[in-house]
Amino acid sequence: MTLSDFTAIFIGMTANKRELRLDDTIAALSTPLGEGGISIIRISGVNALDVAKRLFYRGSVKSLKKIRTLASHRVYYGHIVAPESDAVIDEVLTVYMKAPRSYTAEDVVEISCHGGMLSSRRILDAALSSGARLAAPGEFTKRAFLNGRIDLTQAESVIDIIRAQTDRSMDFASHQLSGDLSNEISNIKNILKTMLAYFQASIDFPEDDTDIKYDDYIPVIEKVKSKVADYLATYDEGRIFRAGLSTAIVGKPNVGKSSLLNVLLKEERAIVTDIPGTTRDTIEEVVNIKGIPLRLIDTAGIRNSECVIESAGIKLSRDKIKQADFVLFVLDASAPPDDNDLEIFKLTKRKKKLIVANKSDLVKDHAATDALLKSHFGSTNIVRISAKKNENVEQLRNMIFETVIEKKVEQEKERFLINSRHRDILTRTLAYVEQIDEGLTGRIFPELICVPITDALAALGEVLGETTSDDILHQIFSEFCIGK
Ligand SMILES: Nc1nc2c(ncn2[C@@H]2O[C@H](COP(=O)(O)OP(=O)(O)OP(=O)(O)O)[C@@H](O)[C@H]2O)c(=O)[nH]1
Ligand SMILES: [Mg+2]
Repeated sequence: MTLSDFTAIFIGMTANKRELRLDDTIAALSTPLGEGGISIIRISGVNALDVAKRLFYRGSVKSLKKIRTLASHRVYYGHIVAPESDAVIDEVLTVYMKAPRSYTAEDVVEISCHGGMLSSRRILDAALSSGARLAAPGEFTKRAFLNGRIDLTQAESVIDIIRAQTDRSMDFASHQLSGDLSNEISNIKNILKTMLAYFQASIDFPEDDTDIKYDDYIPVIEKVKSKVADYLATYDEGRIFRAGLSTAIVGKPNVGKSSLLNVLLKEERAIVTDIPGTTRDTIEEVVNIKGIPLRLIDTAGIRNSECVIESAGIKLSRDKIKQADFVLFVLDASAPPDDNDLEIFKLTKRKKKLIVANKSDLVKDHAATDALLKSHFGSTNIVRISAKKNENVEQLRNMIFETVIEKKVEQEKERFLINSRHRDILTRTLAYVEQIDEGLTGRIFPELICVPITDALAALGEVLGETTSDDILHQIFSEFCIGK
């Protein structure tokens, strides 16, 4: 097998939908492909220790010792020997983690070898020819879920941790991994279960309707309703912290868009010259604005141009405005806005945006400039900066934060809904909870109240993964890389 075969397996597997079985043993490279300090090959399943016994020998090359077993959670020094050829592959450290005290809650063996494509590939091959099969994407985490070590929200948070781009997005994901959301959902489920039991009992033992405690449950369900609604209200902002915002920097040529990108990135990323039409292609970089990953896109200055290359860049700029979640509209504050500025501003009509009045170092009368800009651009927030002199950039960062996080979230707030799957399910749950509320107020038959309660319970079970279809599980775990 060549290296490219090896890569092809990795890539091919991501597209491969596998039936999940828990009775076999899986193996994969758990560190990124390529050169590194170390690489880790992870093996999980009932035969993990047997597989390790076939490959791993303790001691130095001169005194290799076959192992009979390994104590759990201890690091062993030794070598991997290819089972077919008896050739020593690499010097390694091996750890055996006996079920259930492992990532997957199964028997796990992790082999740390010297980083590098060949060593890790050969060790993985040796594991595969000794009884393991190559893991599917996310299969280790999926096993942790199927074995009941974590619930679905926790499994989902693993991918958010891997992808987190700022400390805040990492914090939200960690809170979810620690079970915050699961606990909240379980509490709500318990309340609904108690209600369901009560109303079911009222069906089985019909009494006078006046004996049924509708009124007692109204405050209970109101509380549930506000909890679910509160969670839902955090989604828009939670999503911003998690996924970031694609932010187009737009304006006419030479106003300082690339300078703005550079000053926010604190590096000379884009070429800046005094020649209008410098930027042709778009440039994308992520910058952390008070915990929000802002994906900045520097675009070509928009104007009528005869140049084929520049025109292609300008077309791209227009597309980027359409696709962006947020726009930084840059203008040169040292000159009055012209028709070109106004035309470009129109393109940003339906976008959340901030006007960046750049080159303020050249402005003599700030009050007059502010008034002039207000008269042209109305109520849109304006921030005055000098990208060249690095002036007022901190205020720009604050204004960006305030413009995108409209509700002024408490800085310390840690509970955010960050996952669209959870949002969809909780939206459904809220509708059921409202039906329960109406049912209680309208004192409808107990059997009718039981319907939305059961629906709400089923929905909440989906969040935790208790009642989630295989297709959805597959979709969630296929987002993971192989080896996680
Ligand atoms: N005085 C002053 N000059 C600035 C400022 N910001 C940018 N410039 C200058 O304006 C010129 C154009 O800057 P760029 O950042 O290349 O402008 P751009 O909007 O990216 O231009 P295009 O890519 O051509 O659309 C350069 O000479 C910069 O040094 C500023 O705040 N003050
Ligand atoms: Mg530019």
